[in-house]
Amino acid sequence: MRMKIAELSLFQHDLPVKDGPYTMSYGEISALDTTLVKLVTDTGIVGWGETCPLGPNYAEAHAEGARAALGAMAQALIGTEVLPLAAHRAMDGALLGHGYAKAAVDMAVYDALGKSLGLRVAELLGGAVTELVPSYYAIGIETPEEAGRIAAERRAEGYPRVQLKVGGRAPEVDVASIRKVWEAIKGSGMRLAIDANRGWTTRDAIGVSQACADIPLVMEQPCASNDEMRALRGMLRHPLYMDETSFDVSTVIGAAGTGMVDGFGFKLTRLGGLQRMATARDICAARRLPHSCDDAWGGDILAAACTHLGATVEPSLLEGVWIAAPYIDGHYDDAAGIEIVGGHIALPAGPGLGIVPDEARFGAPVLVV
Ligand code: 0XW
Ligand code: MG
Repeated sequence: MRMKIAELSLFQHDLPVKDGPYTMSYGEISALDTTLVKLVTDTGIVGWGETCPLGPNYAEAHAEGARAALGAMAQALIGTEVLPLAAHRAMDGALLGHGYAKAAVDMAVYDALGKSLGLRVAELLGGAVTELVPSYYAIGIETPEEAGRIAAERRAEGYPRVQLKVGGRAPEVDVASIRKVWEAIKGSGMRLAIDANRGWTTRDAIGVSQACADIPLVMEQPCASNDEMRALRGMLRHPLYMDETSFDVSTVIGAAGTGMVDGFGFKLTRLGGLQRMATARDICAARRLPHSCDDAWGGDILAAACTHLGATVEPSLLEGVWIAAPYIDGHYDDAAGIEIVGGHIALPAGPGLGIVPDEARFGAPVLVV
């Protein structure tokens, strides 16, 4: 049955970092401010979406900006068909850019559509190839000993991959950390990525790559700009992955088409939602480029959305689905909340995203249209 969007509500919710802070090259995060979108269709179906910038300086996104952008687009969405492209066209007509805010509506549309059809979002995205999606663990900026200890723990838990945060300190300390982590995981089949989150100069990236030439790892987003990333081509001893500077699908086309990088760390909200992320997935499949399906943070709704998309990626190209669940106490949905067990995430069984949030946890909506 064709459905239209009848009502949109926005909720603000705090997500303190469990056992925090979470550390990266540019600083620490102790609490996140997430925004939930509740969409009600003219047939009474409810769909949920979420967007949760990792503070104001991880990407060109911030929590209040997300709510302002959603407020600016809400009226244009009322009466729009509950179909991903219809929603994107309505939003693009109301506001240029702001893909990270549009992503929350895109998710809610997929959720409502799936719930109305009795299909999971993974099916709407082309079909799941697995019910158990591999995750990976991100080790923050730690002493080399502590980083090695955490890597050994994650190895014992069954994680197929670990990402080590680097940058923001002397590169020699990062090299020592990389060596400790490699010692802890080598021989297990676990894969290693190092992620400077834009924090290195090209000099640092080339120097660390040379110093670790004997260690099989991928280097994620070492530098801040795509000009610097391009300058690294041919200078590294390791594959180069793009994360923060894959701003949108257009950038992904350029990077994939010119062989600028060897893979991507994709963020669902940065690319503009599931519809856009599925396009990026297909571009990567065409060029055999591995990638992750993450978001920078977020609760059960974002975790479910990333897991559904991740389940549709050809397994040999999936670097994993990172979710923030290990850093969050409790769930939006006590029965079906998303968890990582043994380094993997079970694809939710219910229709849509498979999550039915307990709305009372979010308090009164900050906007209803
Ligand atoms: C490991 N992540 C996916 C989670 C953090 O929020 C950022 C990040 C990344 O940059 O890869
Ligand atoms: Mg990254």
